[in-house]
Amino acid sequence: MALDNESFALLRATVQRFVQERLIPAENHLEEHDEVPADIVQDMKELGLFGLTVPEEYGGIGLSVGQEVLVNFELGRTAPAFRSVFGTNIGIGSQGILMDGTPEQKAEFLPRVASGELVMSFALTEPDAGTDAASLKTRAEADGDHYVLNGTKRFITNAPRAGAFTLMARTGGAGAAGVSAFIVPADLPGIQLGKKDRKMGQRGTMTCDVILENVRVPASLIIGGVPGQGFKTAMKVLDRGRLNISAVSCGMAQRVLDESARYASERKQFGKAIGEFQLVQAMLADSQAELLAGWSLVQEVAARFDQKPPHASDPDVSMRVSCAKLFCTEMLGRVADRGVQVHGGSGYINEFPVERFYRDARLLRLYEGTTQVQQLIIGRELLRQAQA
Ligand code: COS
Repeated sequence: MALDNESFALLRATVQRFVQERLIPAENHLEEHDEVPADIVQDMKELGLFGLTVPEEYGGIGLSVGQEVLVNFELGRTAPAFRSVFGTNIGIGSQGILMDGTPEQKAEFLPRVASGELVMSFALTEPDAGTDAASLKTRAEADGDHYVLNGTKRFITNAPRAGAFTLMARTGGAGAAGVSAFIVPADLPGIQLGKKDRKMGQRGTMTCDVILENVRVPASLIIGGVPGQGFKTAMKVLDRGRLNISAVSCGMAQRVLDESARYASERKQFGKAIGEFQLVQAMLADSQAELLAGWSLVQEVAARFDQKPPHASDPDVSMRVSCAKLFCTEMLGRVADRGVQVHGGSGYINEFPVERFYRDARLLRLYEGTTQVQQLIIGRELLRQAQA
């Protein structure tokens, strides 16, 4: 699955322009009002951003992973809250249906996802199940041709905007094998949203608890129709998600570096631009080298992702995705930190973009699996390969 080269070049240029002309100028509004303006959301729908990864047969644009990371690099150049309006929709929110859903589930949900009519969120994390996702406690008890769901999901991105959730709940015994993935329409009786989380950064994104009390979900909404497969679906979805987070990290690092190089060329001290001092150049150079390394890694892993059979999992590719997530998000942390340093005291002041990027960047090392989870996945897979 991929868009033809010519159409993709056009799409990429359009996204570049959209970021430059519409999103970057709206960053201050986002920061002040903690919301993405409705006219920007409408523009995103018209550009097809809600359907980037949905195949053409369901009304989407059908990007390959290699193309998706390029678009995400462009979107990374502005506040991540803009991408979060549709990012979970085309990513972890709906990919489970695309990867493992029945033909009926795909036909019912994907066209509405692609048009932006239906926003989907991903609900895995719980108060007591973060990194140890397989220990999740939300119960789904069979009752005739329905399941009754009870539990709490935590930090759910876009929950207030969501029309449906890809939600993992326990239908069987302990551990990963007891977990099923459900498509849960957000308007079912018994679903309540917690108050909006107040976060360190990423203003304009919406996250909150999703509380389920005796929510009756038709058994036909188990993704793939077979219980006990939900943990694997969630992990497959996260593989693609983590690679896209890596691409966003590179885009964000590029923006911070651009802002820093511009500032260094304009700001004068000791009678000349601070960029002429080698200690400042060293910071810029380290950031450029690390950014290039991370971005090359993302593209290499994306190519492997596209080469494997569609929607199949491959532990070696998963391991490489974790390398990208680990390296790129940590790289962004260092680049953002140097960006503030190059700006001196101004870097700590709200009116300079690097101050915001520094706070926004912190989340990327946490969500969709912490740096430590990526290390664990890499370490385990290397041992498995050594023993094989
Ligand atoms: N693709 C497909 N299947 C996968 C997979 C992947 N990437 N990763 C694991 N699985 C399968 C395993 O093969 C195993 O199946 P079998 O029992 O049939 O062999 C099953 O899933 C359980 O895997 P594992 O034993 O590795 O599970 P663990 O409980 O040890 O968990 C970690 C592994 C810690 C890696 C996992 O829980 C994780 O990624 N945690 C972080 C969660 C996260 O990212 N949260 C962010 C929330 S979304 S913002």
